[in-house]
Amino acid sequence: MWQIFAATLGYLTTHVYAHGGALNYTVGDTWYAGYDPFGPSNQDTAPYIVQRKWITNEPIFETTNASLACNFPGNPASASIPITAGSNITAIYYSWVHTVGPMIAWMTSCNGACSTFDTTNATNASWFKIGEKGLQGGNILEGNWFQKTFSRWDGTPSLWTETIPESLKPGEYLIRHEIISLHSANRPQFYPECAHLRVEGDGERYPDEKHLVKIPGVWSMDQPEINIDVYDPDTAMKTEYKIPGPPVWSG
Ligand SMILES: [Cu+2]
Repeated sequence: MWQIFAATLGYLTTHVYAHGGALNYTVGDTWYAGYDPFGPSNQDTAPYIVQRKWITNEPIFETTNASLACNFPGNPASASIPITAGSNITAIYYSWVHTVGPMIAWMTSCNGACSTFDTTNATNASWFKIGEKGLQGGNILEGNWFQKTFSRWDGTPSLWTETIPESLKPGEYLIRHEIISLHSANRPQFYPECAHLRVEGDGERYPDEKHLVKIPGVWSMDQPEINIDVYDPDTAMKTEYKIPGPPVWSG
């Protein structure tokens, strides 16, 4: 009974108060400003913002929504993050409170300049995973999801670090951080944000077809890991959750 109560309470509080997204990024000791959906409108022309525009922190519910790529409206950023292939980038979230579901970092080439790259036409981008974090112990309902470890209840920022594959060829790329929250039965929530990267280094590679997907396109309600009821007793007690989509490309 307590467990049911706790789950219900969690559902209510998280839905009334809290959604969120990636707000800033760091590479080494350098900090880069993302777009604040509740910030001033002069952000639209601010020359230092590296993140594509998003104006609401509500989740996206539809796997076919064009805004699934880079949130809504997803306008290009003015600046980009210079990063050497093989180094780490950390996305910083504030007040993240959801606990169940996978987190996936993606990239796509901008096929030239990210400043003119339109992600609302899904055919333009070919996304590949550079890292993903899922269930790291315990069961699906109450286990040790990275998303749970990542959530902070004391106001300190939540940090998510991934590595740019070392052999990736230089160029302009988008990095897309996606949190999928599965605490509503059969109603997955998608929280994507994109930033502009200028990848440097001596890499010469780009992932092959088996690593590349379209967004929207990669997720569907036919996938049992996406269209999931984590409170269903059989599902709740499973100790394995296979993150769907293509394999991670590590370079
Ligand atoms: Cu939320």
